[in-house]
Formats: sequence, structure tokens, C-alpha cells
Amino acid sequence: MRRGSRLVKVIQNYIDGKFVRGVHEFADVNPADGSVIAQVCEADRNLVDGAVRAARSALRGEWGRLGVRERAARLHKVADAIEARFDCFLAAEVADTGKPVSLARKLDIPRAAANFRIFADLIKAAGLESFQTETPDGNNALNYAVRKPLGVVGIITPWNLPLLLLTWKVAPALACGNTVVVKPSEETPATATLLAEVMQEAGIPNGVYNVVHGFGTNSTGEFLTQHPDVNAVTFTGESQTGATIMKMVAAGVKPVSFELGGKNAAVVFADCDFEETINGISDAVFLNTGQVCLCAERVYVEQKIFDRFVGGLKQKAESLKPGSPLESATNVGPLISKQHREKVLSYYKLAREEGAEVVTGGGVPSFGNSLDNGFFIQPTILTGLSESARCVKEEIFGPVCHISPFDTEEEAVRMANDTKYGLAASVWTSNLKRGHRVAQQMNVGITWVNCWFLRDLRTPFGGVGLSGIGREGGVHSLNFYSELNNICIRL
Ligand code: NAD
Ligand code: 6OH
Repeated sequence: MRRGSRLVKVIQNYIDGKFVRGVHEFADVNPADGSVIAQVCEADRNLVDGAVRAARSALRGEWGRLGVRERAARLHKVADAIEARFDCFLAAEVADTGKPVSLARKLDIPRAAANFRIFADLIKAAGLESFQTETPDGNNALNYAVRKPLGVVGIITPWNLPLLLLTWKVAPALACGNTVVVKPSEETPATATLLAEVMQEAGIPNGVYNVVHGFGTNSTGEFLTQHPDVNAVTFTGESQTGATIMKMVAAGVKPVSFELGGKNAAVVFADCDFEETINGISDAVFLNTGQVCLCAERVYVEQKIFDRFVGGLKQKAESLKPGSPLESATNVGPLISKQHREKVLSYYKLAREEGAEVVTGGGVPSFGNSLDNGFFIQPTILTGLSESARCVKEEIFGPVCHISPFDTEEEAVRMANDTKYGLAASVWTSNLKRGHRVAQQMNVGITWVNCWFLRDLRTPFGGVGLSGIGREGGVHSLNFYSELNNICIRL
């Protein structure tokens, strides 16, 4: 499209194997410098309807007839095609999110390919339970279950790890034989659309993978979750949005899988490996500018090493390099949007009002170039707040943590668990027994000991309380994305 003298890219919807526009368009902004990188075609109710219809009809076509081995082979081809176009995906993800290229190269794009490979392999190997049953008349029956797709799955994803989180749901959904309609975040529409090209190349039939762009409320997201012909909804995003979606799907009693927000704790004991822990916690707080649902925003440190720890993390935070995402030395990108930066800055202000000491950061960096038009913010460390302060209770989703001291293990466990969320926790100690003991008391779905965000895709992943419903990962994903039909045969 021509805007003035510049050519602006258009990101289209992908429905039934065709790229289609829509009535309205909205801007896709690069958060590193505020520039408009594309116009995105918003899908109205009609287009969402078309996407769901295409997905329904694809279930009855070639895709529905494919055996598991062939389906898995095509998913490996999707992974191959992502790897073949690695640099395209990398550039698109970095432009949409502003995340450092060094991070996306290591994390986001390889994980997208890995998501397809793991679920392709798992579905081929997946067994199901069977029981030999004694009947009341002294004979036998055989019970066994078969796996069937749910049907059309609606997939709604956020902007922080766009391709990683989208493929984390698309791959198992397709592995189980479903068709999907995905709505990526309005902030990061590019890689879901590139994936459509990859699907074509990999021989995924038309209608199996559909992409509709747009917003949540009164827009594409709502049209999708309200749609009567969608069989299940899987969502990653804010807890409040999860609650809204739950109401939408309630009338149809549809299965939901929700990966939601967190206010994750890290518990640091005096016997930890100090350097390793400082590096680990720095990642847990600042990676992706703190925009990972698993990030630690509450750090509890044993009193004996409290001052040393705060000093060590301050030094580490101040050594991080905000800058152009394209420079290899950069390890802090911007926040996703102006609006999100306003939200995080409002928490920095609130922290001061609540009586926090700002150990480092608390503001906005300045570059003296076009990056000043981006949405950068300083990595920030707070201390001195009470456990009931809003900044200790509410998810901020930025590069910020509050550090509190503790004296006893019991106290640390109690403070870590004092939250309505329950996604992830990390425990840092060189005492093996204590590591296990404390980890097992965490009221969360995922606990790491002496590490953070170390992933094995076969493990259960999800949250407790406001952090979600259900588990995905490995066989847990296969079980969500399929219906089991138990067959009982009298022998
Ligand atoms: P968000 O909830 O605002 O948006 C997520 C997606 O939902 C977007 O695609 C959005 O358009 C859509 N949406 C919004 N309202 C909707 C509605 N009424 N109906 C249907 N769709 C709707 O979340 P976000 O701001 O994109 O992401 C940040 C949040 O996501 C944080 O709370 C973070 O903790 C959470 N998150 C959780 C996980 C996890 O695995 N638990 C992973 C990543 C992000
Ligand atoms: C949230 O921002 C990160 C979620 C990570 C995953 O879902 C994963 O599978 O690693």
C-alpha cells in the first residue's frame, strides 16, 4: 500500500488457503522506534465466520482422512520450513516486538520449530489406556480408548512471545487432527501470517490453519470465542481476559485451556551459589524486558545475604544494555507499546507512593536518537514495600522486581504462596533436601530449582488460581486437544 511516498506492508487474514483483506485496517507499530511497519487487515464477523466454516469443512476433507504418520510427517515439514525461513521469522518477530535479535534467535524461533517436532513425535508414540474388565457374570470385557479431534479449535494468543506461544498451541492441535482458527495479538500479527505461507509450503491443506487479525472486545477475538461452531478455545493472556472468554464460551459448555498471568516468586537462600543466582534472577526478572508470564516480580532473600544480594542484582541490572534490537550487544528491548509503558510507569510511581526504595531504575532511558520514540523503560529494583502493597500483589509485566528479606524457610514459603496467582516459582539453594522440600510446597504449576524457564516440552505447563485452567505440554496437550472415546467390548 502506498502511504505518501513510502510503501507500507499489508498483513492480511488467511482463510481457507487464501490471503484476504477486510473492511478496516490498523497499524502495526515497531516498539523500538514507534514507526509503522505494516497495516493489518482486521477480520470482521463475516471473515471470522468464513474462517470457522473453512476450518469445519477441512475436517471433512483430506486432513480428516490423513493417518497419524502422515499428519506427523507434515508437521515435521512445517518445522523444516520454519527453519528454512529462520531469518524471515526472526526479522518479523523482532520488528513486531522490539525484542533483541539475540534473544529471538535463541528462544522464539527455534522453539516454534521445536513445538512442531515434539508434538509430531508425541502423537505417533502416544498410547492410550486399556483395561481387561471382569464382568458380574464372571466373564470379561475389554475397555480401550480412541483419540478423536475436538474439531475446530479457536486459538487466541498474546504479544510477548508471539510465535512461540502460538505454535505451542497450533502444533498439538494439528497433531491431534483438529483444524484451527488463530487470532494473534493485534500488537504482533506478523509471524502468525508468515506461518500461513509455511503451512502452504508444507502441504497443510486449505482450511486447516486460518488466521484472523484484530482486537479482543467487540472485535475478532470476541467473534471467535462467541462463535457457535468453534468446539474449544485455548487462550494465553491476562487473567481478566480469560475470565471474559470463559463467560463467552459458557453457553456452549466448551472446553477451555487457559495460560494466564502470574506474580511469580523467587526464593533465595543464603547457601545458594551467589553468582549463579544473581545471573539466574537477573534473567528471571529482566528477560524480554520482564514480559514473560513466568518472570519473577517478587524476590525473597534470606536476611543474611539480603544487602549483598540487592547490591549484586543492582550491579547486574545496571550492566544490561538497552538499545536497538538489531545490535548483537543489546539485551534489553522496549516494552510492547506506549500504553503498556504507561501502565508499567504507573506502577513505578505507585511503588514510590507506597513507600518503596528505588534501588535502581524507575524511569525511562534516553538515547538521543530514534529509539527515543520507542517504548523503552529502565530495569528497576524495589525494596521496602509491605507484602500487602499493590506493587507486590498485582502483575506489572515489566522489567521490575521487589525484593523482601526473610528469616526462616517457613516464612519464605508463606510469603511466596501469598498470592491469588500461581504460575511459576524458583528456589535457589545448594541444599538438595531444602530445594525439594520448598519446591514441593509452592502453590504453582511450575517450580524451578537453581534455574528458571528451563523447558522440557513433555512436562506439564500451566497455572493455579488466577494463573490458569488446565495443563499443556506433552501428553497433557494431546489430552486437551482430543476427545477420548472409550470402547467397551463384552468378550
Ligand atoms: P491480553 O489478555 O490483553 O490479550 C491476549 C489476547 O487476547 C490478544 O490476542 C487479545 O486481542 C485477545 N483478547 C483480548 N480481549 C479479548 C476478548 N474479550 N475476547 C477474546 N479475545 C480477547 O494479554 P496480553 O496483554 O496480550 O499479554 C500479556 C498477559 O498475558 C500477561 O498477563 C501475561 O502474564 C499473560 N501471559 C500468560 C502466559 C502463560 O503462559 N501463562 C504467557 C504469556 C502471557
Ligand atoms: C509466558 O510468557 C511464557 C510461556 C512459555 C510457554 O508456554 C512455554 O511453553 O515455554
